[in-house]
Amino acid sequence: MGFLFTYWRRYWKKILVGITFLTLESFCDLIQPAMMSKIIDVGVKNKSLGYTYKMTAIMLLITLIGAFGAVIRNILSGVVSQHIGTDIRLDIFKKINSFSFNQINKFETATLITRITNDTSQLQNFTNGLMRIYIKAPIVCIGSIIMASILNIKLALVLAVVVPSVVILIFFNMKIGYPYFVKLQNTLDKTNSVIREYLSGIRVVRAFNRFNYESKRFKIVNDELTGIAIEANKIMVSFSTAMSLIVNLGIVVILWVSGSMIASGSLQVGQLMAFINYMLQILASLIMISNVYQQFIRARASAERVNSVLFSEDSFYIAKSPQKKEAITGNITFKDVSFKYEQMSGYVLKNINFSVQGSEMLGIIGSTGSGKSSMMNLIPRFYDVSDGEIILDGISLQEYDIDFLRSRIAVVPQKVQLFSGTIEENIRWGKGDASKEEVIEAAKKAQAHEFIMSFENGYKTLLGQDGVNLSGGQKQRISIARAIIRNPNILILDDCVSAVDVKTEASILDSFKNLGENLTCIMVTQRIKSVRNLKNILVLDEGMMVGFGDHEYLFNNCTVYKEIYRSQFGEAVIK
Ligand code: DGT
Ligand code: MG
Repeated sequence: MGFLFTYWRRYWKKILVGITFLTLESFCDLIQPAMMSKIIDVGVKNKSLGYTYKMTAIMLLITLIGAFGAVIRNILSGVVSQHIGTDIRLDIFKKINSFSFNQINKFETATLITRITNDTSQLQNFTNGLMRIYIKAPIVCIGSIIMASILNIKLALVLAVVVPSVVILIFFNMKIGYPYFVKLQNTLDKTNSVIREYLSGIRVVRAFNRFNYESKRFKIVNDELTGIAIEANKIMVSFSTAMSLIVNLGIVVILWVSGSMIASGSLQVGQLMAFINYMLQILASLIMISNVYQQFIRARASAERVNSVLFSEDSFYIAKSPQKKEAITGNITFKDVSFKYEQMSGYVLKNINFSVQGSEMLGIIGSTGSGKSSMMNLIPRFYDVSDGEIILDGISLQEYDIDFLRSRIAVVPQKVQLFSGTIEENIRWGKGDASKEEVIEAAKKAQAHEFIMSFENGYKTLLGQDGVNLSGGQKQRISIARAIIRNPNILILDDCVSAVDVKTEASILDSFKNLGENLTCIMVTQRIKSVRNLKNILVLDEGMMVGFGDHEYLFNNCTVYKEIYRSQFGEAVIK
């Protein structure tokens, strides 16, 4: 939990003031039973009204001071814990943003959400508790033991038995309870993950009528969560009951013993009352400490989980002197490139060698799963190559400033991802300061302008999350416009026209030809038709490059290409 200190340190002044007021409040609580015993034993016993009034007034004043202390520490603890929660959330968010794709794969989305919400709240609550009650409990506990011993040292012997017994109970409670609370937090994670998957796939679930299956899956994790929560609470409850029992037995013993003491005059009634009062305060603070421990365990489990995000090491290579260039021509060379996903054994790409000159268009064709998308992910360095090197304009990709590199590349991913907001905002996403004209221009090139204008609100049409209110082909075209508007030097189109009709596809491909001078365009596809007019076509098969050249050449020399051709056109020859 060490990293929490860095956050606490930021607010150390407020924390110190809060704790000071907390201590003040605790002392006020401690003095009260002693004063009450004086009122009874002196004021009431001697029927001295003046003394009683005076002492009552002082007690009232102390209560007011205590209440004042309580208000201040509550305000401060609220402010500080909220700030710390905000800081931690922001830091996790920033860290996730800096993650490489490998790391994103490592942490599931659902656990990241739990970490940023629930886990951070646990840390926030812990900080709040720390400033509000956690420090008060030991002060009151030790203070009460001292005050009770001052009142009557013989009776205090009972405390010498009761307090250690309770402390032992708390110790075992902690030992037995800890694994349950860790499990509780992990199960909560699983539950979130099931709900997330269900909600994001709710349409498919309905389409396949899999509701029963999904609800069974949810029931399993939900029951597990309930089971563990009940177990954990059972343990906490049985221990706190045992603690109460021990303290109450102690009180019985004290009442028993005190009878003869009062008769012999060595103990006053007021003193006895105060003593029992202190004992109850001791019990209350011990129970508080064991609750604090429960909170502490949860916070510790949460802290570990937050910690592993905040301080996760990334193997992502960062150049010592990152390069930026005035202009990129877009010459890309793959030199013996092999690639495998972390934690996977097999290579997805094997010994890829090819070169494409700037301002050219490269087509990549291959059957599904042949590694096309994986290869495209290497160019913006979403993943780093496992072996070999990719060279852009004479410099290895890894030596470029990563932000610069990505600013020169635009990707139209295979799976379209749009954001809630207007169509215009979604296109402008590619270039924050783009003018309205640029937006329209990009949309026109992507053959999206027409259908956008057919909407009642045109470019101001609101998209739902993931663009649910658009068709697949419409989404693809917005996604293309978003990439074009960036004015990139390298444009990667990953199977991005799979959902548009043939005629529109032809128009889009046509407009790609006029995108500008310094643009290297890489087009991934499964359709021969989309690439057959290109000078450079790369054929990928099971991660290996099995052909490179134009249509003529490949048709005559590459069996895989020919196979693909046959599967799409039969024996017919297309021109
Ligand atoms: P497509 O889009 O169906 O035409 O297929 P490609 O050619 O784009 O294939 P690709 O690169 O998505 O997948 C190649 C292999 O890599 C395939 O066996 C699945 C695996 N793969 C793809 N993405 C990931 C990933 O994010 N993590 C892991 N572990 N494996 C992946
Ligand atoms: Mg793909």
